Amino acid sequence: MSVEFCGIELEHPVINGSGTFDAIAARRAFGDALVENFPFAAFVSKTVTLGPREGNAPPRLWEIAGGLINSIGLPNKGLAGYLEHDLPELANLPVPLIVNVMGFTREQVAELVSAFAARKEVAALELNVSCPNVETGLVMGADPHEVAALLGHVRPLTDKPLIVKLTPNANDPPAVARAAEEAGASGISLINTIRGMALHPSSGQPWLGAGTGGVSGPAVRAVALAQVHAVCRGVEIPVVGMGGVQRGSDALDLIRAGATLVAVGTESFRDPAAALRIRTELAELLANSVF
Ligand code: RRO
Repeated sequence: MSVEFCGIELEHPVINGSGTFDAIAARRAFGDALVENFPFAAFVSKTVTLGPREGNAPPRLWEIAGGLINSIGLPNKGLAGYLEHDLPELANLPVPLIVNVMGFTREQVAELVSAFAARKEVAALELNVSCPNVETGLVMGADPHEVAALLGHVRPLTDKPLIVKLTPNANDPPAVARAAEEAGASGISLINTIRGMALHPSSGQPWLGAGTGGVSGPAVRAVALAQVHAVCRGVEIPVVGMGGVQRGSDALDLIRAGATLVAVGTESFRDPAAALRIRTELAELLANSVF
């Protein structure tokens, strides 16, 4: 089950999707048992922005038959708060740490990348490009030129692997992935959530405080598989596949589509130990598969 990803040796191919597992809260709840049997081969932290953010107005979640719609809105302590409070705790986890960052300008992303470039506790950075560049008005991850320009700006700032987390809300995700690869990305991860909405059952107004949100869970699995398959055929850098993984067979599908790693996200809300089960199921399937 061991695997190499962007030069990082991992014990197995199952990691978490950013923002779907609070390792600090889990450590408090489960104590050393969490660390002794950690569910993921690497830990990806929730998106960090330069300044602290409160997040979106509530409600922030809506459950659907096949998963969740979220509009959390990036609540976080900001770079300084993350470095002071979160990084020391996350550095104690028994697996490599991947820090997910987002900026609203290329300069903001550059500041974040530079700050983490200097931290030996950080194995790799994941660039969350599912947000608008406030200077150009374009969603960074929806446009190949935006992504190439972003990578051109931040690639020289660190030797650490830079993983670009693609948004599925783009016309041509494989074109965005190719642009990222050409501009120096070390890996690609996908999919982030798909835009959706829910209405309040009686008022008919949007349920979520932000109006729309991101759909995740089994509802997006087939979309994720198609996008991972297409992206893996377009790039040579390694890919993290995610979207609705609930069982070992879902993880195997993403690996067969070309993913090197698989991330578990929404399923961890239902069962924080889901990734342990999925890893075991995947190992059995890989041992018995004939491809
Ligand atoms: O915080 C969020 O609302 C959020 C983020 Br940053 C993201 O990348 N994907 C998502 O579904 N929600």
